[in-house]
Amino acid sequence: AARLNPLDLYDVRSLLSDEERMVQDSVARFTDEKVLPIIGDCFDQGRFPHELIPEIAGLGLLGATIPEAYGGAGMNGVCYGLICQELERGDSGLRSFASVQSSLCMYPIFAYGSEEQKQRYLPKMAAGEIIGCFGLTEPHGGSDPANMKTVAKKDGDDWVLNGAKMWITNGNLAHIAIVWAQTDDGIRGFIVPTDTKGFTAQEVHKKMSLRASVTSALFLDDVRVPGDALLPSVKGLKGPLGCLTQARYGITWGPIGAAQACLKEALDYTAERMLFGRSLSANQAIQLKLADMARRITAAQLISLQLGRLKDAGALQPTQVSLAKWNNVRMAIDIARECRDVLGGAGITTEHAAIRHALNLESVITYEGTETVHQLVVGRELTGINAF
Ligand code: TGC
Ligand code: FAD
Repeated sequence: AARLNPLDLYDVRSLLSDEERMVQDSVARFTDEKVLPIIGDCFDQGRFPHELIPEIAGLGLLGATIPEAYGGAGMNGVCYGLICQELERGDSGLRSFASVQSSLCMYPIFAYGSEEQKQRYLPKMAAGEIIGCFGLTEPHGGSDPANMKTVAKKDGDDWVLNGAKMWITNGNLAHIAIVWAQTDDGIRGFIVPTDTKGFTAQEVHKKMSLRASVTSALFLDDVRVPGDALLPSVKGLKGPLGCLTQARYGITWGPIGAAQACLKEALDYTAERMLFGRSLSANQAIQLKLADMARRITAAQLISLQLGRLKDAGALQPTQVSLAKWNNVRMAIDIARECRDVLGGAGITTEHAAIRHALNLESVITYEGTETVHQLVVGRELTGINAF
Protein backbone atom coordinates (compact mmCIF):
# COMPACT_ATOMS: atom_id res chain seq x y z
CA ALA A 1 0.00 0.00 0.00
CA ALA A 2 1.06 3.59 -0.57
CA ARG A 3 2.53 5.27 2.50
CA LEU A 4 0.06 7.32 4.49
CA ASN A 5 0.44 11.07 4.91
CA PRO A 6 2.01 11.31 8.41
CA LEU A 7 0.11 14.56 9.04
CA ASP A 8 -3.25 13.11 7.96
CA LEU A 9 -3.22 9.38 8.76
CA TYR A 10 -6.98 8.93 8.24
CA ASP A 11 -7.09 10.93 5.00
CA VAL A 12 -9.45 13.47 6.54
CA ARG A 13 -8.79 15.57 3.46
CA SER A 14 -10.79 13.05 1.41
CA LEU A 15 -13.84 14.07 3.48
CA LEU A 16 -13.58 17.66 2.21
CA SER A 17 -15.39 19.11 -0.79
CA ASP A 18 -13.43 20.47 -3.76
CA GLU A 19 -14.08 24.01 -2.58
CA GLU A 20 -12.87 23.20 0.93
CA ARG A 21 -9.69 21.65 -0.46
CA MET A 22 -9.09 24.70 -2.66
CA VAL A 23 -9.42 27.06 0.28
CA GLN A 24 -7.06 24.93 2.35
CA ASP A 25 -4.49 24.87 -0.45
CA SER A 26 -4.56 28.61 -1.03
CA VAL A 27 -4.06 29.41 2.66
CA ALA A 28 -1.38 26.71 2.93
CA ARG A 29 0.51 28.34 0.05
CA PHE A 30 0.25 31.74 1.73
CA THR A 31 1.61 30.30 4.99
CA ASP A 32 4.48 28.50 3.27
CA GLU A 33 5.50 31.42 1.06
CA LYS A 34 4.74 34.49 3.14
CA VAL A 35 4.53 33.50 6.81
CA LEU A 36 7.12 30.82 7.49
CA PRO A 37 10.09 32.78 6.06
CA ILE A 38 9.55 35.72 8.46
CA ILE A 39 7.62 34.49 11.46
CA GLY A 40 10.55 33.34 13.63
CA ASP A 41 12.03 36.84 13.39
CA CYS A 42 8.64 38.47 14.06
CA PHE A 43 8.31 36.38 17.22
CA ASP A 44 11.87 37.32 18.29
CA GLN A 45 11.22 40.99 17.69
CA GLY A 46 7.74 40.96 19.26
CA ARG A 47 6.29 42.23 15.99
CA PHE A 48 2.94 41.46 14.34
CA PRO A 49 3.53 41.23 10.54
CA HIS A 50 0.91 43.85 9.63
CA GLU A 51 2.33 44.07 6.10
CA LEU A 52 0.53 40.76 5.45
CA ILE A 53 -2.95 42.21 6.14
CA PRO A 54 -3.75 43.18 2.51
CA GLU A 55 -2.92 39.69 1.28
CA ILE A 56 -4.85 38.03 4.12
CA ALA A 57 -7.84 40.17 3.14
CA GLY A 58 -7.28 39.51 -0.56
CA LEU A 59 -7.51 35.77 0.05
CA GLY A 60 -10.93 36.27 1.66
CA LEU A 61 -9.74 35.24 5.13
CA LEU A 62 -11.41 38.13 6.99
CA GLY A 63 -15.07 37.40 7.54
CA ALA A 64 -14.81 34.24 5.45
CA THR A 65 -18.30 33.09 6.46
CA ILE A 66 -19.96 36.52 6.12
CA PRO A 67 -22.22 36.71 3.02
CA GLU A 68 -20.76 38.25 -0.12
CA ALA A 69 -23.42 40.98 -0.01
CA TYR A 70 -21.49 42.42 2.95
CA GLY A 71 -18.05 41.90 1.43
CA GLY A 72 -17.42 38.49 3.02
CA ALA A 73 -16.43 35.33 1.18
CA GLY A 74 -19.68 33.45 1.94
CA MET A 75 -17.77 30.27 2.83
CA ASN A 76 -19.03 27.50 5.11
CA GLY A 77 -17.82 26.76 8.62
CA VAL A 78 -15.46 23.98 7.53
CA CYS A 79 -13.65 26.41 5.18
CA TYR A 80 -13.30 28.85 8.07
CA GLY A 81 -11.85 26.05 10.20
CA LEU A 82 -9.35 25.11 7.50
CA ILE A 83 -8.30 28.77 7.25
CA CYS A 84 -7.60 28.77 10.99
CA GLN A 85 -5.69 25.49 10.73
CA GLU A 86 -3.41 26.66 7.94
CA LEU A 87 -2.81 30.10 9.49
CA GLU A 88 -1.90 28.55 12.82
CA ARG A 89 0.46 26.12 11.10
CA GLY A 90 2.33 29.39 10.55
CA ASP A 91 1.73 31.02 13.92
CA SER A 92 -1.03 31.34 16.50
CA GLY A 93 -0.67 35.12 16.24
CA LEU A 94 -1.88 35.19 12.65
CA ARG A 95 -4.80 32.90 13.43
CA SER A 96 -5.63 35.15 16.40
CA PHE A 97 -5.69 38.17 14.11
CA ALA A 98 -8.13 36.43 11.77
CA SER A 99 -10.24 35.00 14.63
CA VAL A 100 -10.70 38.37 16.26
CA GLN A 101 -11.49 40.23 13.05
CA SER A 102 -13.86 37.55 11.74
CA SER A 103 -15.55 35.92 14.73
CA LEU A 104 -15.31 38.55 17.43
CA CYS A 105 -15.79 41.77 15.43
CA MET A 106 -17.45 41.09 12.08
CA TYR A 107 -19.71 38.36 13.49
CA PRO A 108 -21.37 40.55 16.19
CA ILE A 109 -21.93 43.35 13.67
CA PHE A 110 -23.42 40.81 11.27
CA ALA A 111 -25.50 38.96 13.88
CA TYR A 112 -26.49 41.79 16.23
CA GLY A 113 -26.00 44.96 14.16
CA SER A 114 -28.42 47.21 12.29
CA GLU A 115 -28.52 47.16 8.49
CA GLU A 116 -26.75 50.54 8.52
CA GLN A 117 -23.96 49.19 10.78
CA LYS A 118 -23.48 46.15 8.54
CA GLN A 119 -23.21 48.26 5.38
CA ARG A 120 -20.95 50.76 7.02
CA TYR A 121 -18.43 48.38 8.57
CA LEU A 122 -18.44 44.86 7.12
CA PRO A 123 -17.15 45.46 3.56
CA LYS A 124 -14.24 47.57 4.84
CA MET A 125 -13.47 45.02 7.55
CA ALA A 126 -13.42 42.22 4.98
CA ALA A 127 -10.99 44.34 2.93
CA GLY A 128 -8.73 44.82 5.97
CA GLU A 129 -9.25 48.59 5.81
CA ILE A 130 -11.00 48.66 9.18
CA ILE A 131 -9.45 46.45 11.86
CA GLY A 132 -11.39 45.54 14.98
CA CYS A 133 -10.71 44.37 18.50
CA PHE A 134 -13.05 42.75 21.04
CA GLY A 135 -13.15 44.03 24.60
CA LEU A 136 -14.76 41.60 27.01
CA THR A 137 -12.07 40.60 29.54
CA GLU A 138 -11.37 42.99 32.39
CA PRO A 139 -8.32 43.25 34.65
CA HIS A 140 -10.09 41.81 37.71
CA GLY A 141 -10.98 38.46 36.10
CA GLY A 142 -11.77 37.21 32.63
CA SER A 143 -13.37 33.86 33.39
CA ASP A 144 -16.41 35.51 34.92
CA PRO A 145 -17.46 38.17 32.41
CA ALA A 146 -20.96 38.41 33.93
CA ASN A 147 -19.25 40.38 36.68
CA MET A 148 -17.92 43.12 34.37
CA LYS A 149 -17.38 46.60 35.78
CA THR A 150 -17.33 48.59 32.54
CA VAL A 151 -20.52 50.64 32.37
CA ALA A 152 -22.40 52.49 29.66
CA LYS A 153 -24.86 55.20 30.70
CA LYS A 154 -27.43 56.79 28.45
CA ASP A 155 -27.05 60.61 28.15
CA GLY A 156 -29.64 62.08 25.80
CA ASP A 157 -29.17 60.20 22.54
CA ASP A 158 -25.55 59.36 23.39
CA TRP A 159 -23.92 56.66 25.47
CA VAL A 160 -21.01 57.37 27.85
CA LEU A 161 -18.67 54.46 28.59
CA ASN A 162 -16.28 54.06 31.53
CA GLY A 163 -14.06 51.14 32.45
CA ALA A 164 -11.05 49.09 31.42
CA LYS A 165 -10.46 45.97 29.33
CA MET A 166 -7.36 43.74 29.54
CA TRP A 167 -5.47 41.37 27.21
CA ILE A 168 -7.15 42.64 24.07
CA THR A 169 -5.82 41.18 20.80
CA ASN A 170 -5.34 43.81 18.05
CA GLY A 171 -5.98 46.58 20.63
CA ASN A 172 -3.31 48.95 19.29
CA LEU A 173 -3.97 48.02 15.65
CA ALA A 174 -7.71 48.51 15.75
CA HIS A 175 -9.82 51.26 14.23
CA ILE A 176 -12.90 50.08 16.12
CA ALA A 177 -13.43 48.19 19.36
CA ILE A 178 -16.47 46.02 20.10
CA VAL A 179 -16.89 46.91 23.76
CA TRP A 180 -19.20 45.01 26.09
CA ALA A 181 -20.55 47.06 28.99
CA GLN A 182 -23.09 46.87 31.77
CA THR A 183 -26.16 49.11 31.27
CA ASP A 184 -29.37 49.62 33.24
CA ASP A 185 -30.75 47.10 30.77
CA GLY A 186 -28.06 44.39 31.20
CA ILE A 187 -24.89 43.76 29.17
CA ARG A 188 -24.86 45.51 25.76
CA GLY A 189 -22.32 45.76 22.93
CA PHE A 190 -21.01 49.00 21.40
CA ILE A 191 -18.96 49.79 18.29
CA VAL A 192 -16.42 52.31 19.56
CA PRO A 193 -14.05 54.04 17.10
CA THR A 194 -10.64 53.91 18.76
CA ASP A 195 -9.96 57.59 17.98
CA THR A 196 -12.89 58.66 20.19
CA LYS A 197 -11.87 61.11 22.92
CA GLY A 198 -11.25 59.28 26.21
CA PHE A 199 -10.36 55.95 24.56
CA THR A 200 -6.77 54.75 24.97
CA ALA A 201 -5.02 51.50 24.11
CA GLN A 202 -1.76 50.55 25.81
CA GLU A 203 0.29 47.70 24.40
CA VAL A 204 1.24 44.83 26.74
CA HIS A 205 5.00 44.23 26.71
CA LYS A 206 7.27 41.51 28.17
CA LYS A 207 5.07 38.76 26.70
CA MET A 208 6.69 35.31 26.40
CA SER A 209 3.78 34.03 24.30
CA LEU A 210 1.96 35.21 21.18
CA ARG A 211 4.80 37.62 20.53
CA ALA A 212 3.85 38.02 16.85
CA SER A 213 0.49 39.49 17.90
CA VAL A 214 -0.59 42.81 19.35
CA THR A 215 -2.08 42.54 22.87
CA SER A 216 -3.34 45.64 24.67
CA ALA A 217 -5.11 47.11 27.66
CA LEU A 218 -8.02 49.41 26.79
CA PHE A 219 -9.09 52.36 28.93
CA LEU A 220 -12.45 54.07 28.55
CA ASP A 221 -12.67 57.39 30.32
CA ASP A 222 -15.98 59.14 29.65
CA VAL A 223 -16.02 57.85 26.08
CA ARG A 224 -19.05 59.37 24.39
CA VAL A 225 -20.56 57.58 21.39
CA PRO A 226 -23.79 58.29 19.50
CA GLY A 227 -26.90 56.15 19.97
CA ASP A 228 -26.23 54.27 16.74
CA ALA A 229 -22.99 52.82 18.19
CA LEU A 230 -25.13 50.35 20.17
CA LEU A 231 -25.58 46.86 18.70
CA PRO A 232 -29.38 46.80 18.74
CA SER A 233 -30.27 43.13 18.47
CA VAL A 234 -28.73 41.48 21.53
CA LYS A 235 -28.92 41.94 25.27
CA GLY A 236 -27.21 40.01 28.06
CA LEU A 237 -24.17 37.75 28.33
CA LYS A 238 -25.38 35.65 25.44
CA GLY A 239 -24.19 38.49 23.14
CA PRO A 240 -20.47 38.10 23.81
CA LEU A 241 -20.78 34.35 24.51
CA GLY A 242 -22.38 33.88 21.09
CA CYS A 243 -19.30 35.51 19.51
CA LEU A 244 -17.03 33.29 21.61
CA THR A 245 -18.76 30.18 20.31
CA GLN A 246 -17.81 31.25 16.76
CA ALA A 247 -14.21 32.06 17.67
CA ARG A 248 -13.72 28.97 19.84
CA TYR A 249 -14.99 26.82 16.98
CA GLY A 250 -12.17 28.21 14.80
CA ILE A 251 -9.69 27.73 17.64
CA THR A 252 -10.44 24.01 17.71
CA TRP A 253 -8.97 23.85 14.16
CA GLY A 254 -6.03 26.21 14.62
CA PRO A 255 -3.95 24.11 17.03
CA ILE A 256 -4.19 21.15 14.64
CA GLY A 257 -2.04 23.23 12.29
CA ALA A 258 0.42 24.12 15.05
CA ALA A 259 0.69 20.45 16.05
CA GLN A 260 1.19 19.35 12.43
CA ALA A 261 4.01 21.88 12.03
CA CYS A 262 5.69 20.50 15.15
CA LEU A 263 5.26 16.83 14.18
CA LYS A 264 6.64 17.54 10.70
CA GLU A 265 9.65 19.25 12.22
CA ALA A 266 10.23 16.39 14.67
CA LEU A 267 9.92 13.76 11.92
CA ASP A 268 12.46 15.56 9.71
CA TYR A 269 14.85 16.24 12.56
CA THR A 270 14.84 12.75 14.07
CA ALA A 271 15.26 11.14 10.63
CA GLU A 272 18.44 13.17 9.98
CA ARG A 273 20.01 13.13 13.41
CA MET A 274 22.52 10.29 13.90
CA LEU A 275 23.17 9.17 17.45
CA PHE A 276 24.63 5.89 18.70
CA GLY A 277 25.22 4.85 15.09
CA ARG A 278 21.62 5.10 13.92
CA SER A 279 19.06 7.74 13.14
CA LEU A 280 17.24 9.08 16.15
CA SER A 281 13.93 8.01 14.65
CA ALA A 282 15.03 4.34 14.78
CA ASN A 283 14.68 4.35 18.59
CA GLN A 284 11.55 2.90 20.16
CA ALA A 285 11.36 5.70 22.70
CA ILE A 286 11.26 8.27 19.89
CA GLN A 287 8.79 6.33 17.74
CA LEU A 288 6.42 6.01 20.69
CA LYS A 289 6.40 9.78 21.02
CA LEU A 290 5.90 10.37 17.30
CA ALA A 291 3.13 7.76 17.10
CA ASP A 292 1.38 9.30 20.05
CA MET A 293 1.48 12.71 18.38
CA ALA A 294 -0.04 11.30 15.18
CA ARG A 295 -2.75 9.54 17.19
CA ARG A 296 -3.75 12.71 18.95
CA ILE A 297 -3.66 14.85 15.80
CA THR A 298 -5.90 12.33 14.00
CA ALA A 299 -8.48 12.41 16.79
CA ALA A 300 -8.44 16.22 16.82
CA GLN A 301 -8.92 16.41 13.04
CA LEU A 302 -12.00 14.19 13.22
CA ILE A 303 -13.41 16.14 16.15
CA SER A 304 -13.08 19.48 14.36
CA LEU A 305 -14.43 18.20 11.07
CA GLN A 306 -17.53 16.75 12.73
CA LEU A 307 -17.93 19.98 14.69
CA GLY A 308 -17.79 21.88 11.40
CA ARG A 309 -20.39 19.62 9.81
CA LEU A 310 -22.66 20.18 12.85
CA LYS A 311 -22.09 23.93 12.55
CA ASP A 312 -22.93 23.96 8.86
CA ALA A 313 -26.08 21.94 9.59
CA GLY A 314 -27.09 24.53 12.21
CA ALA A 315 -26.90 21.94 15.00
CA LEU A 316 -23.79 23.07 16.89
CA GLN A 317 -24.05 23.23 20.71
CA PRO A 318 -21.64 25.39 22.78
CA THR A 319 -20.77 22.38 24.99
CA GLN A 320 -19.52 20.51 21.91
CA VAL A 321 -17.26 23.47 21.13
CA SER A 322 -15.96 23.47 24.71
CA LEU A 323 -15.02 19.78 24.51
CA ALA A 324 -13.14 20.36 21.25
CA LYS A 325 -11.37 23.53 22.39
CA TRP A 326 -10.17 21.73 25.51
CA ASN A 327 -9.12 18.55 23.67
CA ASN A 328 -7.43 20.16 20.68
CA VAL A 329 -5.48 22.87 22.49
CA ARG A 330 -4.31 20.36 25.10
CA MET A 331 -3.28 18.02 22.26
CA ALA A 332 -1.25 20.74 20.55
CA ILE A 333 0.50 22.14 23.61
CA ASP A 334 1.57 18.65 24.72
CA ILE A 335 2.85 17.87 21.21
CA ALA A 336 4.71 21.19 20.87
CA ARG A 337 6.45 20.68 24.22
CA GLU A 338 7.35 17.08 23.34
CA CYS A 339 8.72 18.15 19.94
CA ARG A 340 10.83 20.80 21.64
CA ASP A 341 12.31 18.03 23.77
CA VAL A 342 12.97 15.72 20.82
CA LEU A 343 14.96 18.50 19.12
CA GLY A 344 17.32 18.70 22.09
CA GLY A 345 19.25 21.95 22.37
CA ALA A 346 18.20 22.94 18.86
CA GLY A 347 14.66 23.06 20.18
CA ILE A 348 15.24 26.10 22.34
CA THR A 349 15.68 28.73 19.61
CA THR A 350 13.22 30.16 17.12
CA GLU A 351 15.32 28.66 14.29
CA HIS A 352 12.89 25.79 14.83
CA ALA A 353 9.15 26.20 15.28
CA ALA A 354 8.42 23.93 18.26
CA ILE A 355 9.23 26.30 21.09
CA ARG A 356 7.42 29.18 19.38
CA HIS A 357 4.28 27.07 19.02
CA ALA A 358 4.61 25.73 22.58
CA LEU A 359 4.88 29.25 23.97
CA ASN A 360 2.04 30.56 21.79
CA LEU A 361 -0.22 27.75 22.92
CA GLU A 362 0.17 28.94 26.52
CA SER A 363 -2.03 31.85 25.45
CA VAL A 364 -4.36 29.72 23.38
CA ILE A 365 -5.03 27.39 26.31
CA THR A 366 -5.94 30.44 28.44
CA TYR A 367 -7.88 32.70 26.10
CA GLU A 368 -11.40 32.13 24.80
CA GLY A 369 -12.14 30.30 28.04
CA THR A 370 -9.38 28.58 30.01
CA GLU A 371 -9.02 24.82 29.86
CA THR A 372 -10.67 24.61 33.30
CA VAL A 373 -13.65 26.71 32.14
CA HIS A 374 -14.25 24.32 29.24
CA GLN A 375 -13.87 21.25 31.46
CA LEU A 376 -16.48 22.71 33.81
CA VAL A 377 -18.83 23.42 30.89
CA VAL A 378 -18.63 19.75 29.91
CA GLY A 379 -19.00 18.68 33.54
CA ARG A 380 -22.12 20.81 33.86
CA GLU A 381 -23.58 19.22 30.75
CA LEU A 382 -22.97 15.72 32.15
CA THR A 383 -24.21 16.33 35.68
CA GLY A 384 -26.63 19.22 35.35
CA ILE A 385 -24.72 20.91 38.19
CA ASN A 386 -23.08 24.34 37.71
CA ALA A 387 -19.69 24.08 39.49
CA PHE A 388 -18.20 27.45 38.47
P1 TGC B 1 -25.07 31.76 31.69
O1 TGC B 1 -25.30 32.88 32.65
O2 TGC B 1 -25.55 30.38 31.97
O3 TGC B 1 -25.59 32.12 30.23
C1 TGC B 1 -25.80 33.41 29.81
C2 TGC B 1 -26.56 33.37 28.50
O4 TGC B 1 -25.64 33.03 27.43
C3 TGC B 1 -26.06 31.82 26.78
N1 TGC B 1 -24.83 31.08 26.50
C4 TGC B 1 -24.26 31.03 25.31
N2 TGC B 1 -24.65 31.49 24.11
C5 TGC B 1 -23.84 31.26 23.07
N3 TGC B 1 -22.68 30.61 23.18
C6 TGC B 1 -22.24 30.14 24.36
N4 TGC B 1 -21.08 29.52 24.47
C7 TGC B 1 -23.06 30.33 25.49
N5 TGC B 1 -22.94 29.99 26.79
C8 TGC B 1 -24.03 30.47 27.39
C9 TGC B 1 -26.96 31.13 27.76
O5 TGC B 1 -27.86 30.30 27.11
C10 TGC B 1 -27.64 32.31 28.43
O6 TGC B 1 -28.64 32.81 27.56
P2 TGC B 1 -30.00 33.44 28.15
O7 TGC B 1 -30.84 33.69 26.94
O8 TGC B 1 -30.53 32.38 29.07
O9 TGC B 1 -29.59 34.67 28.87
O10 TGC B 1 -23.55 31.75 31.47
P3 TGC B 1 -22.68 30.51 31.66
O11 TGC B 1 -22.88 30.00 33.06
O12 TGC B 1 -22.86 29.54 30.55
O13 TGC B 1 -21.25 31.18 31.56
C11 TGC B 1 -20.25 30.87 32.46
C12 TGC B 1 -18.95 30.69 31.73
C13 TGC B 1 -17.85 30.55 32.76
C14 TGC B 1 -19.02 29.43 30.86
C15 TGC B 1 -18.72 31.91 30.83
O14 TGC B 1 -18.77 33.07 31.59
C16 TGC B 1 -17.42 31.82 30.09
O15 TGC B 1 -17.37 31.23 28.99
N6 TGC B 1 -16.31 32.40 30.62
C17 TGC B 1 -15.04 32.48 29.93
C18 TGC B 1 -14.92 33.85 29.32
C19 TGC B 1 -14.13 33.84 28.04
O16 TGC B 1 -14.02 32.88 27.34
N7 TGC B 1 -13.58 34.99 27.70
C20 TGC B 1 -12.93 35.13 26.41
C21 TGC B 1 -12.66 36.56 26.09
S1 TGC B 1 -12.31 36.87 24.40
C22 TGC B 1 -10.84 36.20 24.09
O17 TGC B 1 -10.25 35.55 24.88
C23 TGC B 1 -10.30 36.45 22.74
S2 TGC B 1 -8.77 35.76 22.40
C24 TGC B 1 -8.87 35.93 20.74
C25 TGC B 1 -7.68 35.58 20.00
O18 TGC B 1 -6.66 36.30 20.10
O19 TGC B 1 -7.78 34.61 19.19
P1 FAD C 1 -8.84 34.31 35.55
O1 FAD C 1 -10.25 34.33 35.12
O2 FAD C 1 -8.43 35.16 36.70
O3 FAD C 1 -8.44 32.78 35.87
C1 FAD C 1 -7.25 32.45 36.60
C2 FAD C 1 -7.21 30.92 36.82
O4 FAD C 1 -8.34 30.54 37.60
C3 FAD C 1 -7.31 30.13 35.51
O5 FAD C 1 -6.45 29.02 35.60
C4 FAD C 1 -8.76 29.66 35.49
O6 FAD C 1 -8.93 28.46 34.77
C5 FAD C 1 -9.02 29.44 36.97
N1 FAD C 1 -10.43 29.50 37.32
C6 FAD C 1 -11.30 30.50 37.06
N2 FAD C 1 -12.53 30.20 37.54
C7 FAD C 1 -12.43 28.97 38.11
C8 FAD C 1 -13.34 28.11 38.79
N3 FAD C 1 -14.63 28.44 38.95
N4 FAD C 1 -12.88 26.94 39.26
C9 FAD C 1 -11.58 26.58 39.09
N5 FAD C 1 -10.67 27.37 38.46
C10 FAD C 1 -11.10 28.54 37.98
N6 FAD C 1 -9.97 38.84 26.08
C11 FAD C 1 -10.80 39.61 25.33
O7 FAD C 1 -11.86 40.02 25.78
N7 FAD C 1 -10.46 39.94 24.06
C12 FAD C 1 -9.30 39.55 23.49
O8 FAD C 1 -9.02 39.86 22.32
C13 FAD C 1 -8.40 38.74 24.26
N8 FAD C 1 -7.19 38.37 23.74
C14 FAD C 1 -6.29 37.73 24.55
C15 FAD C 1 -4.99 37.51 24.09
C16 FAD C 1 -4.04 36.92 24.91
C17 FAD C 1 -2.64 36.74 24.43
C18 FAD C 1 -4.40 36.51 26.21
C19 FAD C 1 -3.41 35.84 27.12
C20 FAD C 1 -5.68 36.72 26.67
C21 FAD C 1 -6.64 37.34 25.86
N9 FAD C 1 -7.92 37.64 26.32
C22 FAD C 1 -8.78 38.41 25.58
C23 FAD C 1 -8.27 37.36 27.71
C24 FAD C 1 -8.61 35.92 28.00
O9 FAD C 1 -9.86 35.59 27.51
C25 FAD C 1 -8.52 35.73 29.52
O10 FAD C 1 -7.16 35.77 29.87
C26 FAD C 1 -9.16 34.44 29.98
O11 FAD C 1 -10.56 34.44 29.75
C27 FAD C 1 -8.90 34.16 31.46
O12 FAD C 1 -9.17 35.28 32.23
P2 FAD C 1 -8.07 35.81 33.28
O13 FAD C 1 -6.78 35.96 32.55
O14 FAD C 1 -8.60 37.00 33.95
O15 FAD C 1 -7.88 34.63 34.31
